[in-house]
Amino acid sequence: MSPADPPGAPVGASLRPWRGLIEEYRAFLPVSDTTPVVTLQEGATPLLHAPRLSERVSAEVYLKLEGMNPTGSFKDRGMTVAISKAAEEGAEAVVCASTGNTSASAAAYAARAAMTCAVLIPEGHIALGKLAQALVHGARVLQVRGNFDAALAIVRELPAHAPVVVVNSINPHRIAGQMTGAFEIVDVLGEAPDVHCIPVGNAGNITAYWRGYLEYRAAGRSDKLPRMLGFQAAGAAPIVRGAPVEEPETIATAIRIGNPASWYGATAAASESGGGVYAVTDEEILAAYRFLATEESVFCEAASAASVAGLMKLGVPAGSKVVCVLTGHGLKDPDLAISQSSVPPAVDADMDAVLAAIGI
Ligand code: AN7
Repeated sequence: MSPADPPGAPVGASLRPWRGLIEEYRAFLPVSDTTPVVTLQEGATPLLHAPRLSERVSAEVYLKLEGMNPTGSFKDRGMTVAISKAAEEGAEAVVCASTGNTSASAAAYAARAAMTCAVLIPEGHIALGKLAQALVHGARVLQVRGNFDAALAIVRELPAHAPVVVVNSINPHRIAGQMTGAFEIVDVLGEAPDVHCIPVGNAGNITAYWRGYLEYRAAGRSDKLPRMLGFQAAGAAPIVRGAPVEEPETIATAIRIGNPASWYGATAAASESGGGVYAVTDEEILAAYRFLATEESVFCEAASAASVAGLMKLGVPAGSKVVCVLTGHGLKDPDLAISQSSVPPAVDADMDAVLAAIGI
């Protein structure tokens, strides 16, 4: 029984079903009573205190576990709104370019809305789990011989040639839905954190979180605003460089993006909040990825670990309240996880052999 339960109430009586983001945050979203709500009950993801990371950086650090969304990434926040609005407009088909997670989410929400979904992914550069998701939800998956930026350039022009709605974050409904991540953080902490760390790829999410914090402050839900720290992979860091990267490269395939669509949104979030956009190397990303798994028991994808890598690299004033967004689940990319570990030894089904091999 929680302290919130009235005396004599059955255990768990204070719980009510979570209705998904659109119903929970309706007043802040571009929907009306006639919008058909397409939801998989996304959102309400854990904000997990990270004791060892907190000790390491001498701050109070929380991890926003976006891998706990229905398709395993933050993309579901934007997709519930984008697909609901597409349904309202009578769309029968949606399309996106993707490094993987957007395609997984679009495929799932489109299936729920009985829409056709086409996805363009960079050939050979998306994590296995994400490809599996797009396929199993029935999307028309095309592997483009080129990178994400080339795929997005085609997707931008598609509506001029075919009756499709683009559900990349150039669709403003995506950004609107992703603001809810900031709302949830403020609802749990009671105010905005001092520092918000987030990976940056196409830069939609940093744009959305900053807008979310601004809207929640305007609504009187928080007195303060966080400093926004965005982190790109060093081999795919156009915003840090100040110029597009023709051939972006990083093991964090989710953020292998050379010309972000929301470039301006990211620089505005950084400068208006007194933060910045910085680069972290693949080695720093992998060190954070392993630290999270072994020290905090959180399995996120490599791109997500960029937020924690950045926090460890830059540091924050002692005692700061910090939120790092872990954007996607580690199971998305089993190949990377296994490549970071040693091959498990095979042993005979024999007690002595097992005891010798365990070495405890
Ligand atoms: C796990 O799926 O761009 O800066 O096409 O999957 O809002 O782009 C994914 C991006 C961070 C970067 N973490 O967010 C796509 C795609 C994960 C991601 C990002 C992505 P944005």
